Amino acid sequence: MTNVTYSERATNFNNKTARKLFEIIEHKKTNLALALDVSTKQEFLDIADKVGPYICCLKTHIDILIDFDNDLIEQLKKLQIKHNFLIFEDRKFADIGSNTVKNQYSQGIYRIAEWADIIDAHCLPGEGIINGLKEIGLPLNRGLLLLAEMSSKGNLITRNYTNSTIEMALNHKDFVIGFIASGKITLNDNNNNIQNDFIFMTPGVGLSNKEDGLGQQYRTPREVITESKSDIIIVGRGIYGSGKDVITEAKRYRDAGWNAYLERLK
Ligand code: S5P
Repeated sequence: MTNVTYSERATNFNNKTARKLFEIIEHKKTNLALALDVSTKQEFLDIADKVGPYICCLKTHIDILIDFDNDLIEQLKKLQIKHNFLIFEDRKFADIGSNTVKNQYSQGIYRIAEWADIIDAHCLPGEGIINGLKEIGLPLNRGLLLLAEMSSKGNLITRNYTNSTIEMALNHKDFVIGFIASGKITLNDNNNNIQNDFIFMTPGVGLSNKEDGLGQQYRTPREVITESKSDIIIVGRGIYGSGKDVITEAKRYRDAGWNAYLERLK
């Protein structure tokens, strides 16, 4: 089932954010998500505006910004409308669901639930983390990604942990829209239907480097999309790294990601 198009996949989802993401991918012909890990508001908004036309999703680490303010969110929302992309706050929630993550998601200075279409979480604390986030996010039609695998060298995620994460996702298909993983993963290596019912997003993607010296490991868009059958490539420093023209690089990654998808469809 690897030759199903993005638009066909959209029909498998009731979650509005998931459907919207597939719509944008198909409309803009891009499966590229930008990981915009820069530290100033000016640089953040400048790159978001330049790269916006070439991405389906903008991934933030909002707590990296040294001059965060509410105006940044207003500007970001304007860019979202101008360029038509979803916003994914990569907060990687990992605490108890009943109270802590609910407040981390909706309160504090960032008020993530108000502007992030997508968030992600580790399932380490157990299923309560999903229930807690869902109480806030589902009424707002938001979507949650679960970290089923990680790209960093020596990470402690095992096959059993990945399987348990998938099982939790299956219990919450209204809110869990997909996974952060190295590619399309299956439960117990069976060829089951989770492949079409969830979105797979893969970080650790680079066309030039193989690693960053701090544990990050890179694979090419072709390895990730054609071979590992993921849906979306997440690219950060490959696009905005030092000395790079962000528009040229964004187009390069967009083309590489889309061509890898077309090759998989054949
Ligand atoms: O396993 C992971 C999960 C994530 S979400 N490995 C990752 O690198 N990420 C994120 O992807 C990471 O937090 C960063 O924002 C981005 C990769 O950035 P790059 O500059 O290495 O492309």
